[in-house]
Amino acid sequence: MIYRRSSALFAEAQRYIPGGVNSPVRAFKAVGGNPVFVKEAKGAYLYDEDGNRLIDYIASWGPLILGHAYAPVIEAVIEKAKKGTSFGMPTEIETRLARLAVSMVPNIDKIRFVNSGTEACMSAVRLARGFTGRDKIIKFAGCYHGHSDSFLIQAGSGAVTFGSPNSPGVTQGTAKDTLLATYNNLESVKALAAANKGEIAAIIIEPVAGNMGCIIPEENFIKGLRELCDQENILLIFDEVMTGFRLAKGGAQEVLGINADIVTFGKVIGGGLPVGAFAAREEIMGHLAPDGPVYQAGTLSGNPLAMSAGLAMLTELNNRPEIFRSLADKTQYLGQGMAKVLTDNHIPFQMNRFGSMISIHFTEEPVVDFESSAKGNNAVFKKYFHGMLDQGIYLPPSAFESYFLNDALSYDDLDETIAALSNIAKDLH
Ligand code: KE4
Repeated sequence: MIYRRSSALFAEAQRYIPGGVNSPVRAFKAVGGNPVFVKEAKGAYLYDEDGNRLIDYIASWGPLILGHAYAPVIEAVIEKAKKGTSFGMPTEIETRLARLAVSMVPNIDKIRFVNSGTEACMSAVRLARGFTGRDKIIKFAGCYHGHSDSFLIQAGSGAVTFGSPNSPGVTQGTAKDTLLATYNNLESVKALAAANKGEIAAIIIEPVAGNMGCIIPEENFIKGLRELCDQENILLIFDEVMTGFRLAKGGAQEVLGINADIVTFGKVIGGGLPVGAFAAREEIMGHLAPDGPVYQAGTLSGNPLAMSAGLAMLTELNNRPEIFRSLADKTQYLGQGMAKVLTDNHIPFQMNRFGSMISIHFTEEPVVDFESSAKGNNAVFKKYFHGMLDQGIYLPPSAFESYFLNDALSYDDLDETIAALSNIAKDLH
């Protein structure tokens, strides 16, 4: 495929935007080459600036679960825009989306809308700290909760010491309140809780992880976290920015059958427009301004255009819950087809799949946490990514991402994807 115009646009973008992108993963640094500039999209297909049609397995990193330019969402946004775009005043549509979200998600009484997943997770942690009066949080190596300072932390020196910044600009003062545990390793969490007794406000986790590739919680891991939080009066925060309204109506809480204390959302809840949210039972949300002392605010929070997109999206998912099963079936079909090609070609790989989230790791070892995910062969991944892109298959440009299937993908698209892998498999060594 030719990417001449994308390359020219990338050169121009780099003159005015750091790295030529407004979010680093889009720059193809992990896979090399220049990023593809998209011109428009419809259903399961992206149409780039060079006229290439690409089958999309990112769906804008999750939001477009019904496919691009889904008519009810587009119509809702157009109609709403004709009546004004933002008021900085309460509007009825915010209540309609809040009421629908509360009806779909178990164990929440109230929800606050913000403008991104980062804002949702950042605010959820502040609320947990305000509610408990404690300062520290536990997160997991490899889990991503957005770019708020408290989350840009890597493992500290010892197993039970605090973390250290993994980005310049994050202070040691911030890092000391973030403790790093290992995903799927309950003992690592218990050790931190014991070493910081009475000081931990919350444990925040991706209940099904998507930012190490897809990592599935092992039996009783999440249940163990719930029990530990109950014993130690720690709040359990499910970061459902990816899993919310994707795994099921009620997200990971419903599928895993475990209640969090605070749940965060993003992506799907905004239908492709900027919406994040955090939600909890009244006892906790009652601490949030203006009812309570924990401050949080936003000029465009609850923006009517974003609310109209989110309401159209969630209404569709609420009325057609069979979509979640259909998406999981398509993901299983894709995974099985690709696994057969890789096995027949004797390529070492692991495939993790949960609902409509899936990832392939070129390693012999099972991928159960960040350390095992990092053992994937990135040289092979790069060949895989570009080999598929050259055949019109657009996959996440990083081995530490999950694929997000959308409902507009047909089984013919899945077969075309499997065939594309078959065409390049012999080179994946
Ligand atoms: P945003 O601030 O990007 O809306 O959400 C942050 C976030 C929070 N929690 C989870 C579980 C997430 O996956 C994300 C964002 N996901 C990435 C993809 N892995 C967004 C892509 C990007 O950074 O451009």
